[in-house]
Amino acid sequence: MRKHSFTVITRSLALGGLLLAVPCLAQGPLAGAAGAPESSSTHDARMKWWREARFGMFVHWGLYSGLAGTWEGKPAGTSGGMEWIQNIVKADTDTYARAAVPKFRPKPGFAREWARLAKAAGCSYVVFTTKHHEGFALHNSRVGDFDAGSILQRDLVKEIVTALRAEGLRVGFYHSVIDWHHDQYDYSLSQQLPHPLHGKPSPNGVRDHSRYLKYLHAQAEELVTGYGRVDVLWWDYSAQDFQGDEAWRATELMNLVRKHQPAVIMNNRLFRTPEAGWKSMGTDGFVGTLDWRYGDFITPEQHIPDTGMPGVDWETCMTMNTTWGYSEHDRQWKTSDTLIRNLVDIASKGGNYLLNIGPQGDGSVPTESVAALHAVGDWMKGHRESIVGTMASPVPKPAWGRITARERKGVTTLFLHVFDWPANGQLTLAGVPNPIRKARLLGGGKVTADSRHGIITITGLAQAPNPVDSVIALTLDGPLVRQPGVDRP
Ligand code: H79
Repeated sequence: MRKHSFTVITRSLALGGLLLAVPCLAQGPLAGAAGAPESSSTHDARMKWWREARFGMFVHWGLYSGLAGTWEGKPAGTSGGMEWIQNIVKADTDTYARAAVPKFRPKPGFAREWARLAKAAGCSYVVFTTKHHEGFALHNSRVGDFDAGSILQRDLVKEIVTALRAEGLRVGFYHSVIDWHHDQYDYSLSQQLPHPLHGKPSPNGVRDHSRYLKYLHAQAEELVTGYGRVDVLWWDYSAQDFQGDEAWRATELMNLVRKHQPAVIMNNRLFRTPEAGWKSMGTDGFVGTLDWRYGDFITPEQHIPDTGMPGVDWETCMTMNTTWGYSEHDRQWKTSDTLIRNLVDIASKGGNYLLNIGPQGDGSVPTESVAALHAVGDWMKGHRESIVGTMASPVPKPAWGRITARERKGVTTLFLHVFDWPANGQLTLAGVPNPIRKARLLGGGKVTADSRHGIITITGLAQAPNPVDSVIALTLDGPLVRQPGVDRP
């Protein structure tokens, strides 16, 4: 039995204008490498780079990418996740592989394009699919024959990791525990998890799920031992009726990964319980608590929480059109303005943005995604300090935009992100008690800030210098003072 212990941490809480240091209980015991509890300070140290990063790139790429949302000459759909095409058309794995393998032809140097794109966009990390639900593994596996090594005589994980490292990017592995290929994956054990043969008898007779789990663990071990440091493991996914230790031997799997990668950061998707942050089966069905034994962060999918999640690390993953895996039929692209404001919105609530690309079967990135990411990168170039290394706003969001915050050596900086420039040219901000030292416009320009009766007023600009998001850095004396309910770890 695991022992429960509690760690006392202090958290600032402004009560009726009074600033108090209130001791509160944060749930302690975290499975460390050898099952030893991880302290809050060790956890914070491990999470540091991830919390500072704020912006990562997600890549969905597998056999489905070559199919491009088309099955037998017809669109399998015009919106939604085409990485699910095998399930959408209910193809068994042999039929699927026969159609898809010939269309998956990675061009030389594809990974360098991804890495440079992520870097140009201002991302600090990249999470890519080492295996999606279809079951095709991108590495060179010794324990299976449905992998890039066996079928293409290439190790695509190695190619990608090498390219990411060359750009100084952190490396994350997405790995699907759901598997539509493996002949021992017992899909009859869940009513909620998808499988192309769902509701039908298994063509190869009774399945021994424990044999699939051996394979799953063995491939995970290959991935965390063969490619150097792995910064993130992004598991996907579990259902209320099939999850955790029963479905995946999840605790053991996490400990196996931690044994080889003690600093790795893992998401919460091996589980589907309230303790692991989940409320329901929906992709926005999460609660604002997380016991670290079930993962380090919560994963809202295609969704930005209205307010942040105080005390919990979270990352919104999102597509740029409506599909994760490439589709030639999906034209519903978000504008780069939306992507920039999403990033700012998420940062202002203390979360990370994991923004997806779905490269084609040859590895090339859709031109729409390339253009949008360069536009995000252009904005980031002049405004990076207002995103990377910042924390959630200490006050609720103002009508004109969002706020991100930074505190260094007792000096607080608030970054005022102005989406809608007030018609009278006057920005106001309430709830910030610190005296003002300085106000400056990022990218250059004079602004004036005054504080009177607890309200800060910024003047000096008649029009928005940047139509998407103009940022004013407001330097304040003293530490960051948070209003209740807008705290973060
Ligand atoms: O990998 C991506 C998705 O494939 C996976 N997680 C992200 C990161 C995912 N798992 N579950 N879901 C997404 C939610 C289920 C969405 C569905 Fe659909 C909507 C299933 C059926 C309709 C999207 C559209 C997938 C198939 C069609």
